[in-house]
Amino acid sequence: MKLKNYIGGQWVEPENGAYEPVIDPATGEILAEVPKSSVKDADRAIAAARSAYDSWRKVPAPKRGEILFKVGQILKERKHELAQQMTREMGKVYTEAAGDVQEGIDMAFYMAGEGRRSFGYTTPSELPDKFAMATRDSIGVAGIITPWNFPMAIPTWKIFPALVCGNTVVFKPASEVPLSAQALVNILIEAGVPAGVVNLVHGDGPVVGEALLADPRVDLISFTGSNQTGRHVAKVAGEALKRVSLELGGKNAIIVMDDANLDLAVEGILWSAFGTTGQRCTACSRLIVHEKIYDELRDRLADRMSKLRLGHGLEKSTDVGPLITQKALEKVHGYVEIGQQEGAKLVLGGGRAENGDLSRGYFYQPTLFTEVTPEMRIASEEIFGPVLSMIRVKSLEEAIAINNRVTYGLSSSIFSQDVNRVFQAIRDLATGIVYINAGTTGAEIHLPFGGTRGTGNGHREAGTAALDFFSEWKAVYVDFSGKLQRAQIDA
Ligand code: UN1
Repeated sequence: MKLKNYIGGQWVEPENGAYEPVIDPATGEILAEVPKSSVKDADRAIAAARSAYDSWRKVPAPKRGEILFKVGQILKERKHELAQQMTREMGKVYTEAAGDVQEGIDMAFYMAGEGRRSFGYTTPSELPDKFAMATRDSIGVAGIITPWNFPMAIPTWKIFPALVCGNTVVFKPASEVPLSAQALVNILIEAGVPAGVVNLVHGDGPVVGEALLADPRVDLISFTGSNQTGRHVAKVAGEALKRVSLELGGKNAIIVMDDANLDLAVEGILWSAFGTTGQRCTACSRLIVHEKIYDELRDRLADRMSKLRLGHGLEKSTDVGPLITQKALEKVHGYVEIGQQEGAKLVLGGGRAENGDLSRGYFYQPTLFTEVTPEMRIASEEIFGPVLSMIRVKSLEEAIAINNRVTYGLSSSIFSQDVNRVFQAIRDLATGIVYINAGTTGAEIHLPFGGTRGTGNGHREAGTAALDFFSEWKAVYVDFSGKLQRAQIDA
């Protein structure tokens, strides 16, 4: 099956006729072929989004919200089939794929409501007989560039607020997950999004993504992906004075104090470190553990990890699916080798999982390193795989300092039953998201999502923060005095 782009209300082939295969990472099976579009396709999509903008921005926001409400209903009806398809194209286990779709459903209903809210405010004017207010305005064409690890959730976090705020969209999903992208666009069409308002262009970052960054007809860019690509996006889009939102990953830690409920901590760690095979921006890859319970936690964790079952995400018994590509597998293994060279102790895992059917896919054994020190590369760089590093500490202060020393600042967590320690941690953990007695994953869509420092450029996704990114403030003054009142001039 050859997939198509969606431009100006039409499903169209890529102008150059170039495609690449879409592969089930658990089996190596080819699922479809995705266009490797050219700059010409991007150019046509941008033109379509530009020409649809003027009428879309004038559609009353409650009406735009109503369309999103319908999108939410359809997503809900199709949750099961969308999740199955997602598991096939990117490998995450079915329950997590269903959770990924659920985030899209939640975002649709939330943003549908914003169609009737999107509050501005009024404030007293300095002058008599004059009204002063701030309202939200649309911006223009949004370039939306999304990764493969949340094929439904992340596009919806960007496209839905963009639409409710009155912008039009050119959507470039990761080439590994075009089937989810196509399904989402089909649902938007079915729900009544007019032609040209959402356009889908498959293809490579350096071609299609680059065209979105550079083209002056694109007003804003919302990007989730690697730190390295994010820096490039910031540079090119910044040079063109575009509004840019960057979400660039993490090196998230769980702190376990000596007073923690260890049963709960073990479950939280397993879920955050090995859920989605460690391929979440929010995944936990560092464990910062009080010395008094270090050995006990290591043994309990290793025991539970050794029982995790690897397999195809559509099989009910599977706990952990494959990595996304051969390249990802090599990167993860490269870090395991680095960890060994750095002197960390490999307790469990450390290699490709190749038993039976697993040899067909990109499976990697859940891996645990102990005796890791904070300056090691495995404790500072994002691995994006099932590799967990255990660091030993003597105090909460030391744990917090280690949490904060990495360049990323997305998510962090502490397991402790001591209320004083908990509040100290909430104050001092330098991440955009902080969890207490839960792992580092599982952000809800009505709260701001994003991080500090190397995780991005200060913007947040989701919740009302998304409206702040996808709309422009417009200050409005209405003078009904009938005479010229000069502000700031003494009479
Ligand atoms: C991501 O990995 O880029 O908080 C997003 C979570 C999910 C979203 C993760 N709700 O883990």
